[in-house]
Amino acid sequence: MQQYRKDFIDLAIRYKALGFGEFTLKSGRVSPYFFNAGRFDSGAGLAMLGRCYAEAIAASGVEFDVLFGPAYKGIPLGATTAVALADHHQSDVPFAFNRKEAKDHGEGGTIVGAELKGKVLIIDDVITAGTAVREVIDIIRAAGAEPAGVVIGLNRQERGKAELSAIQEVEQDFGIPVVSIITLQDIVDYLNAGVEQADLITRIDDYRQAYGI
Ligand code: OMP
Repeated sequence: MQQYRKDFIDLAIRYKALGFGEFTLKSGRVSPYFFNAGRFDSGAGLAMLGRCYAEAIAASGVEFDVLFGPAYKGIPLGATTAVALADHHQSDVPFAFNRKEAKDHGEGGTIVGAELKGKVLIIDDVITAGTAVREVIDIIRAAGAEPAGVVIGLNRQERGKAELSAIQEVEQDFGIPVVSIITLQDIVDYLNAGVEQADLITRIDDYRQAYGI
């Protein structure tokens, strides 16, 4: 496993961004684990997080014109990734994010930062059923640009509408790559290497039987 992926798991554990218990997801699925990107709540954590996303982008080779962090959690993710690309990859890319509600004074509108044009790379936390990312693609297209790809922290490896994974459906429907730093399998491997996690692994296995691919 590449170093940046190990760093990401270590960081998620350290900042308690990976929680275990019982969580109702946006899709209505009840999951034994949850990834909360809001827990990366300090300068050092965000800096490290940005480096992990930037490494994943560099490793993927995806080409794009603008980096886009969708509201809300994608905003700091996109910003710290843009900083890391400039600081560590000699790549000063334009960065934009959106507001959830249009502003009717001052500069107005819902897009903040760089103009959305050309190929837009979406930076986000998680894809489960794929609903959120489809809404983001609608925003990009409404602004007259096209998606270049999606970079997420965690691929939950879950079914979409039919047999394919939600991520494969997005890749197929829009003809774009979805790059993830880690997958659920990486988390399970991490837990397997620890002790006294058997009960949690069983609950994750049961969840994967129901919703996994
Ligand atoms: P989908 O729209 O079903 O793909 O869910 C993705 C969104 O759910 C993410 O952008 C998050 O807002 C939220 N989410 C998490 O943040 N972490 C998780 O582990 C799972 C979810 C989720 O609700 O599925």
